[in-house]
Amino acid sequence: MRINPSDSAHKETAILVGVRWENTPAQLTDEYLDELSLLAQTAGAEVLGRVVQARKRPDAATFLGKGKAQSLMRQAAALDCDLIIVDEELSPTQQRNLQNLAGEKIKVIDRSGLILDIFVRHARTREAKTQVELAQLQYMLPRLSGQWTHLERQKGGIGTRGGPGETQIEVDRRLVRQRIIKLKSELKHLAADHNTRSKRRKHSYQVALVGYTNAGKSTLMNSLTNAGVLVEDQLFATLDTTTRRLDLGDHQPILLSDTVGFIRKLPHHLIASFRTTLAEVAEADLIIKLLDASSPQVEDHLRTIDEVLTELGVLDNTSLVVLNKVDAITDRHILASLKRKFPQALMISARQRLRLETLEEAILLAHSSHFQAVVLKVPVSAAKLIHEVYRDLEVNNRRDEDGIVTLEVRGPESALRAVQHRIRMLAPPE
Ligand SMILES: Nc1nc2c(ncn2[C@@H]2O[C@H](COP(=O)(O)OP(=O)(O)OP(=O)(O)O)[C@@H](O)[C@H]2O)c(=O)[nH]1
Ligand SMILES: [Mg+2]
Repeated sequence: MRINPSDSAHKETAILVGVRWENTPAQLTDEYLDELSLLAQTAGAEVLGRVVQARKRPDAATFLGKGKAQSLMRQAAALDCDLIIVDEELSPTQQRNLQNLAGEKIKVIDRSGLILDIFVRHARTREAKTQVELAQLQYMLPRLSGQWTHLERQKGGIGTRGGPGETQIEVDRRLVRQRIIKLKSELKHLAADHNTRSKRRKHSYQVALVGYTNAGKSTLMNSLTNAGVLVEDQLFATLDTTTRRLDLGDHQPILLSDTVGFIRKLPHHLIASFRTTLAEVAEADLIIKLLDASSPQVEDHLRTIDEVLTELGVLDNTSLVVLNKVDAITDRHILASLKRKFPQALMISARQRLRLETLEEAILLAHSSHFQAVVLKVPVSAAKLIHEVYRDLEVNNRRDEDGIVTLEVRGPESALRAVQHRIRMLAPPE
């Protein structure tokens, strides 16, 4: 176990616990724990050390082997440590058993609990707060036991912030379930608001930035649109979606959205409850997958992005892979290997504003192949159809002659095809 010198008296102190599964290289386990360490620091903890056990599979009762778990608790007690953070999702039983071994002074939390804690800290808007609380309650529900709530009451702090930890200590499962129903209905209302908003945006081409947390999405958003989104060298700085107009010349508006970042093993409840925030991604005409090219985990990150997009049902939508932070790569071999691994990817630096024009060109290209101009001829009697053309497409010119309306329109290929099909259906059989 490595011990870092302590630098602050008030921070909660933590020991990180990882497992090296069979066939996993030691270096990878280390990198995973580096990420867990960043998460812990983002949650305000000071990391005192790490414990890793090699295992074939988790122990059903105590996750680590029982002997290892006991020696871990002794080490933690000797260091006067507040928290044990396990880099996996613990089952409620494993969590309860480890907590029993840890005693009352030390709190055991898992990766999901830690991520949820950061989301609670960073939620600013009503939407984000509602979504986070919902995810947190769903995570806690199977873990609620007399003893656990008793511990929460005593200690508070990381893993118990917000939700029932502070405000509803005495809740039982029934109350939690009622609250979950209420939050879900609030989110439905917010989603309805969102639908109205997105109807208004129908004529626009929507581009969504997605990526691992800290990849530089907000930095890129700011560089392209001057949106002034918060940028921090921190995980999950952004929890809301910001949308701005991207000005790339004279055509239908292009809208760019920056949203919440992803992470390996993002708690399932979070993805589910962040659907309202992620609606911009689900509806996007173009998805930009932004990767931190300077991370050794870049391929893993792309896999994580694709997993979340699969969960949102949009993996097959048009997308671009963009490698960011190329300014931070000094080794030519790494650069060459990235080019081999991601032959289609654009390489940029959002912070240094390097090669942003290549990205803008790629967006314009995707935009122009998405939107097409056609001429429609509709009988003036088909008033309903003409009304829908005006509602759903951009009409640039109209001529009325001999009962036929000639419309010069522009719009997404799919919408144009649908209208053309309906016009054909109107025509009298020959
Ligand atoms: N070297 C380098 N650093 C960058 C670049 N772009 C962003 N960063 C840094 O990366 C960190 C994260 O940037 P953000 O823009 O907040 O990242 P994000 O993807 O929005 O992160 P979350 O909102 O937390 O998910 C900040 O410290 C940025 O200054 C880049 O092109 N090069
Ligand atoms: Mg951000």
